[in-house]
Amino acid sequence: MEGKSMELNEVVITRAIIDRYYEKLINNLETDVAIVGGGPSGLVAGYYLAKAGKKVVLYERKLSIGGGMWGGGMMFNEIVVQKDALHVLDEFGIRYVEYRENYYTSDSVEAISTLISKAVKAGLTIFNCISVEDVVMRPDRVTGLVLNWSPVEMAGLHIDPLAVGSKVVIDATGHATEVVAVVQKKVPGKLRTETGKIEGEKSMWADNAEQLTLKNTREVFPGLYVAGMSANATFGGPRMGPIFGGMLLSGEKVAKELLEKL
Ligand code: 48F
Repeated sequence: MEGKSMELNEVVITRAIIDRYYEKLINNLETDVAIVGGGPSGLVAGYYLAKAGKKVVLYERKLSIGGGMWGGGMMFNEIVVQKDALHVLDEFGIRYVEYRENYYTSDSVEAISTLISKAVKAGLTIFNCISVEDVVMRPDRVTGLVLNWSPVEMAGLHIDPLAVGSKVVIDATGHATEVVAVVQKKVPGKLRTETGKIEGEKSMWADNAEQLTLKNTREVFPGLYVAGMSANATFGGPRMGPIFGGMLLSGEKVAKELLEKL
């Protein structure tokens, strides 16, 4: 029977959004892994951890997830990926084309949108528009994150944050190493770097940087791992520009290590 469709009610729409968001928040107050930064390394880490059944959440400051991958190199929206990392593209079903031996290209929009979509579908919970401004600490380790709305941060409003607990935190904040920076400044103890401090990113050297990204992906302070560009910036590796294999492999590595540990 053809019936009149039910009239939509604005208050029900509002209630649905508040209820569902609230559920999501409450469900993620305590997690196995909390990832800071929704660029390629954080998303790949989140995907593998969620796929393996871990409770994993990702916080991204911006409205859009994806970090620096959307724009390829200088807004030419193509990325380069080397052979060693093609298995990650295959895992996600991201298409690529060979350019020369060991150089493959992908459409950056397909690449990042697929990373986001597959990670969420694997079970990663993502909160956008939230900035991590601090960590929760105990004398000997990082035990959680201190959060606030990005618009609060942008407007400089004097509003106290909220906190969440996590067995492990991953700093995947890219060049800025924001979580490591806050730990260096405010948590007693030393980072597991040569000087005990953030070594700082070096200028571009793609080949070296890609290898070091993987090597530098590790625990830098009890309870705190670094992945992606943040790993290189923390341990003093160079930048690599728009080649993304290292980012993908870094996300895979940190997930693997944590799966063995947790
Ligand atoms: O920079 P980004 O894409 O990190 P990544 O995974 O990948 C690096 C590459 O994009 C590129 C490169 C490879 O050639 O060097 O730069 O290492 O993404 C980092 C994300 O973290 C967010 C930021 O908005 C970005 O989307 N972010 C940074 N600090 C915070 C944060 C914070 N305090 N709270 C929440 N999100």
